[in-house]
Amino acid sequence: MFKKILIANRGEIAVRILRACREMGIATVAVYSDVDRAALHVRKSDEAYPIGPAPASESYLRMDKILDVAKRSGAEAIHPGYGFLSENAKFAQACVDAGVKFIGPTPHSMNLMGSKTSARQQMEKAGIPFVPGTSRGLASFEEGEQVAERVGYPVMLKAAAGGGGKGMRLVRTRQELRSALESAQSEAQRSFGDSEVYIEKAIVNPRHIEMQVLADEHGHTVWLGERECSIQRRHQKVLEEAPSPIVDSDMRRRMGEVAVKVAQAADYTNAGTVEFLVDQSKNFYFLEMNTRLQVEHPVTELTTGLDLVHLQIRIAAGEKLPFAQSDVAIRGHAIECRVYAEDPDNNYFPSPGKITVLLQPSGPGIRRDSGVYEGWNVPMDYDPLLAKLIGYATNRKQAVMRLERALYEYFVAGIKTNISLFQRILGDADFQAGKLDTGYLDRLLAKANPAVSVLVPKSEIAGLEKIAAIAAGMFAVLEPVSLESDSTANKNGSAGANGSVSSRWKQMGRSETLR
Ligand code: MV4
Repeated sequence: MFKKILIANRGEIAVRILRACREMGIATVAVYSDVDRAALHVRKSDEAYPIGPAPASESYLRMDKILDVAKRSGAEAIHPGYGFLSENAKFAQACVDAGVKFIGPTPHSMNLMGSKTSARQQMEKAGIPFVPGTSRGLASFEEGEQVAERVGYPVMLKAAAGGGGKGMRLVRTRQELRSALESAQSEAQRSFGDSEVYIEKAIVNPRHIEMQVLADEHGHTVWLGERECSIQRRHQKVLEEAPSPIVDSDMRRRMGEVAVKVAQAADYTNAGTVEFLVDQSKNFYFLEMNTRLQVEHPVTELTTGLDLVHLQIRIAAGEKLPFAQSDVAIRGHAIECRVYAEDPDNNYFPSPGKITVLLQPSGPGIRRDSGVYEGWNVPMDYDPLLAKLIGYATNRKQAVMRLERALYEYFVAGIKTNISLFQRILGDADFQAGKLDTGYLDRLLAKANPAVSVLVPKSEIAGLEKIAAIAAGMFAVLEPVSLESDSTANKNGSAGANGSVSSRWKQMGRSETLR
């Protein structure tokens, strides 16, 4: 087993990986850019090394600097987390060349799955269902026209080197095809340096459901259950859950078996995720494979009882999977909120700055993977993910209630957050009924916000925030409140003499939704 691991990442995922290492008795090496000098992951690591200025291109993406730290620190392995270099086959290869174990798949598997068309060709060979269309880039407009006639409009044009919706075009009629193809190819060339564009039948209002897979280096591959990831905004996941409200045990087994076949076709090792589009009739189609640990891995950990980072490290150290597929059981329900430093009143633009007050939820069934602390200055240089708040309970309804309670406990002052968005989603009838698809959040945001029932002039909101911050600050130093006073407060619905805990949470929750 490794004695020392370098975590080539930052924020909540770096803290998450550090924790797994500490539990396994493995020493940790953190790397940090200038603006992350006082970051939580630096504070929690055994050793920490500066790797350059704030821009990721000069720090967290600098393979040479990271490998140099691995060498100087004596780290035998590198965990890349997600984002940054986590799916960079050149970096994975550079680790191999440097004799440092990359905790993830091989460069070969990454390359196979990195191009959408090469992935589709692999699936074709393995007889895996993918959306009807071409598995290679279109050679001509005429070919596109023929395929579109065969599969039927609407069709989707996609860049082979693309991802996350970049370079994608929905084409509803034959008349639109030529101009759409030309613009998709030129955008693909500009964005990815590769103009290859393929065509698929468009799945109308699909769900995005993904299957976690895990493979050791001895030929054992298992699936660990699915995650419903349809609640997205501009191709960014906002809230994820496991299991999916529409997947029953038979569908789960069928999706899991396809996902295992995809992993095996790619000679995959370590943790990976197979993404599917699911249509309204519950037909599922291979979309792509993510060759990294995902942000939303905690909902799988909570519903399987497995620690995916422990397992990644053990697999990378050459161990066999310590369980078989028949040992995998999905129990309970977990829902994850991605808490971002974003301004809900300004189109969810990033809201960097100093966190002046931070009250974070806890209690039964609440997991919080946080990368920040009170006093931390959220930099503008990176994805503004502050933390992931995960609620776990016996069933979905209870998980929703638990998460709603936790969100009322959450109080952040000094920066804006998207916490109020989760209160809207969890309180929404369609969400509660599990009526989700990739257009769900756009539809919800297009509706008026019922939470802003009191029309408070924007000018007064700032004053309210100051009051809330002072109240929160006072709350933070309050002595523990006796339960009796709490029940008294509950009876008359107002804060008791000593400001009972539950009514104050509610007050904060209300002021939170007023934003
Ligand atoms: C699709 C699709 C409908 N039909 N492909 C968007 C990003 C990339 N991961 C694939 N995406 C889609 N591909 C066909 N044939 C709809 C989407 C899509 C989507 C997929 C997953 C999650 C969110 C999405 C948001 C908009 C569109």
